[in-house]
Amino acid sequence: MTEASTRPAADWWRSAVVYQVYPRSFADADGDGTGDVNGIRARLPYLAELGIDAIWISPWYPSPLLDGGYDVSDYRDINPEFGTLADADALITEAHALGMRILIDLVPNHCSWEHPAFKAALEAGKGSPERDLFWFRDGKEGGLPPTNWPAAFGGGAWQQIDDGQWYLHMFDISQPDWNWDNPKVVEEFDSILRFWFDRGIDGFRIDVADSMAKDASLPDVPLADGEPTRDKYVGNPFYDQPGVHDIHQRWRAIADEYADSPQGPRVFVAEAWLSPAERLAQYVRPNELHSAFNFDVLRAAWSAKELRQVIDYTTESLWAVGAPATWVLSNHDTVRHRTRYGRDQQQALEGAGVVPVDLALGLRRARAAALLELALPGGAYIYQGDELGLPEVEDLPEEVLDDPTWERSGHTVRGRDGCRVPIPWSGSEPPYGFGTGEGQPWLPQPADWAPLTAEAQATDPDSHLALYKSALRIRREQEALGDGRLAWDTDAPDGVLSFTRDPGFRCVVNLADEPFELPGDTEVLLSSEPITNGELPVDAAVWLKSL
Ligand code: TEU
Repeated sequence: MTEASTRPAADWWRSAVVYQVYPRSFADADGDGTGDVNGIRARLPYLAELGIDAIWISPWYPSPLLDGGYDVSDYRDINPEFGTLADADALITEAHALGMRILIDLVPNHCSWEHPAFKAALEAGKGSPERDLFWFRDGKEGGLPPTNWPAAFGGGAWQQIDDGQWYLHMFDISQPDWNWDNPKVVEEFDSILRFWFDRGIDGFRIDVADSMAKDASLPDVPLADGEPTRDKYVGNPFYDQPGVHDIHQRWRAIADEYADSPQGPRVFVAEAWLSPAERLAQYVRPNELHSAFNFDVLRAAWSAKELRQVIDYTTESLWAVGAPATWVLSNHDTVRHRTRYGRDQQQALEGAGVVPVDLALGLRRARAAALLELALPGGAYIYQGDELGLPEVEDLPEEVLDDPTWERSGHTVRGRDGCRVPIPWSGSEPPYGFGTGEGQPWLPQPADWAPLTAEAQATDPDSHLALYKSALRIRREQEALGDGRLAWDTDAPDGVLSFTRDPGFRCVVNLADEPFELPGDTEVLLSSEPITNGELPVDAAVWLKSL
């Protein structure tokens, strides 16, 4: 493959900019209203021009899509709604030819209730080897489930079936948890990794990488406010159990079998919502996964003090084990950051907000946040549409809500659909070039998105898209912007984040309430807002080069 980056191929993942594609919502080539693999292929030139290093594709496997594809019924094929294996092979080859790597999503904690192994387990009955691939148990006296564990999307984590037994599902009832104590499960996933590595993928994003191992003694969790806690406290029986590390070490050894292939190393990124960062660092020790999403910046308020703390403790704890830092502003599970930053305080990351939002302020801060994210050492993740400055769609009609959270919460939590609205590519009305216009997009797009399309922004030098393109170009050109270190500048007042990266690069973000006078001996490489009289305005960021 061509090496579009100036960085050494073996280390590409340490400072990669990875673009997340949520396939259902990215681009719809066949016009059925749902995105597909050929839609992604058609947009590869756009992504190459944007200047990213790799694409991570959320699950594309056969699935009833009851959790948007995180409910997998076959790990070795492509959802017919999205295309075919041949389409996926072509995508991998074409992306590589354009200098971009492909990461796909591995969902090892659970599958879909349509997976043949789960169907066989239901058929086979109590005590069977088929049931031992999952967590089937008898309930407690009085018709109670085996434990009081809560499911992530609401309600309890056990579902009773006709013969009286219960099965464990930490997420939706349609997502039975695999029993990782069973060697057959372990071997099955070894084989799935090899299946995709052999097809040429460059790595996996590991879904809920902290949850596969369970405490088989099945203790209850403590109550918080009268309800079983959702806290991932140390010792939680289904999160961050020591056994997850055995699995990750095993997978690392499999990836390392491919390390000397011409394509370069195959890598993992862990999704684990774990705090503090020292716990997350355990997942990226040298013999485990290569990197892990750091969600602490995403959770942080728009505050210099808080952001600096997060940057310091995450880099320190990750660097202590030799892993690169990663930076994430948004993903398919969270309210888009333009909307979050448009509120006085960050509201709940999931679901619609009731607090008024100032989207102009949100966009301004999102521009500054992009320059901050892309100047920090390590890898950066861009969620599809963030480069267009898309806001969260918070007024989707109830009847179109699709996230299982909506049903499981008894219609109290709207869920994550608002960040999954199909991408506006071109034109002045829905479907904005997302599809052909025959099938309606699976979620409706707002009527006022015409100015946000990729087409509209492509020719505007002041657009959000133009800022991303410039930032990504400069990031490639500047030797300082790899996986190095940063040093905080001592001449910045409270409320201003200012750091230097050697050689000669400085990033300044003004989160204070007055303009900041920039140092004189520098040249502006890029700024999120115009610089006048040498001053960086409030809620703006700048990249500087020392003269
Ligand atoms: O999410 C894992 C997860 O823990 C989420 O519930 C997360 O805590 C929440 O959305 C944060 O706002 C992963 C996937 O990213 C998500 O889309 C899936 O629904 C989930 O796993 C189950 O596979």
